[in-house]
Amino acid sequence: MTFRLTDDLISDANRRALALLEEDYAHLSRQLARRNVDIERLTDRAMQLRVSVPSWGVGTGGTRFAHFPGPGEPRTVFEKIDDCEAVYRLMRVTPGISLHIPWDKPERPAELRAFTASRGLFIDSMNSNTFQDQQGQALSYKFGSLSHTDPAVRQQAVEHNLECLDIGQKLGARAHTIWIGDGSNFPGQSHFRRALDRYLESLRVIYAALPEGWRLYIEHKLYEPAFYSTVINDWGTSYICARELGQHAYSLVDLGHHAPNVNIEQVVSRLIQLGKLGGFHFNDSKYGDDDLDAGSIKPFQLFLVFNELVDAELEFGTTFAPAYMLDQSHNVTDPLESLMTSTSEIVRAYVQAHLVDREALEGYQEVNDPLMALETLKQAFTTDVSPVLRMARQRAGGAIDPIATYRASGYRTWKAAERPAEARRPAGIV
Ligand code: RM4
Ligand code: MN
Ligand code: MN
Repeated sequence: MTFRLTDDLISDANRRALALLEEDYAHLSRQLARRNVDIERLTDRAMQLRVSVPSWGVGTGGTRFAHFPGPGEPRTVFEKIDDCEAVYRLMRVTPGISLHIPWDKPERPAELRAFTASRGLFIDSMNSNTFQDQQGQALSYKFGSLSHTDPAVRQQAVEHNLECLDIGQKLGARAHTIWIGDGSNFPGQSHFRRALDRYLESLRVIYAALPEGWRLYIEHKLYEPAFYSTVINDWGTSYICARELGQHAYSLVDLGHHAPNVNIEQVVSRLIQLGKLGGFHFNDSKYGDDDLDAGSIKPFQLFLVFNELVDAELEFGTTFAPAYMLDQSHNVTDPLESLMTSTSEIVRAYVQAHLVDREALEGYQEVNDPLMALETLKQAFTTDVSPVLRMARQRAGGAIDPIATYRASGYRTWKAAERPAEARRPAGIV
């Protein structure tokens, strides 16, 4: 028997918090009505958003210096799914899971698929890993994978990606994300043009095997583990590759993969305009690919990104459907708490972006009134929409206060007892 967060447990906690929530909700509803905003429409939006949880995010991550695991870490992919279920039950907007192969390679995909479904969840996307060498692997990725100078290494990396597609199909996934660690540490080490040519050659083989109805996401990153150059260094390169490959290939924006101060919301807007925005890896950062919790460092940036997304959503309707995924490394927090807080911040930014008075904004843009244009955005950003988020969760069967409910449930203590440390393997980004 494993401990699970039951509906009863959640509704008991909610019962005690509901009266105050209703009071706050009614108050905000009156405030918003003065701005001609119907709170119910916002709450519906908050209930409809979907954010996927990374299988590699439920364990404690490490840095290149150390790894400090916490109690009750998941040891198998099934235990990771259990943790994803806990997040889902409390949040209700996270039924999808991104899976990293081979970290979470299932021995029997059909069994994993059934288990995941029994938890009310599904695997929605696959991620390949050719940035590490695995035990027993024939050739090393030390000097690259899909863009390696040696065709045999490229072939091995291609085959790994094909295997991911195969496993993904058995699991019912619909997307595959490729991020490579390929690059160089020293000027002259790598021939920029040839490396990109080799990458594209490999990607064409993978793209040709993409199952019907799937999307391929190309994820760029400017540095790390390569410190001088990377092959897919920026959104322009990923866009060009996606365009070269065809209509099912898209760019994926990981918020931590840009140089400091890059205007990410504008990058997002460009990719939307070019029809190649595939999705996101949400996280936050101060310096580099810090993989901190979404909205923890630059909440205004997160809002501005969603401002672009909502603007496109309102213009293009349901045809505009980027994949929203979390990609974080939780080093000093309980990973489940970080995932819940991050999800909540993403929904917050989304709801706030829906509060932007777009007609007014356009008017200020037309008459070149920068001060009022910014004010219009700020009015939305500074509105505390917490009652909307809480009400949305409550109506969907989730927790009004997910962290408090999670802590009061004793989930972590239960897991610490159920999952003794001996056989533990690091479960997060290592
Ligand atoms: C990379 C990148 C990938 C993620 C790995 C673990 O920096 O963000 O998306 O799969 O880390
Ligand atoms: Mn990522
Ligand atoms: Mn990253």
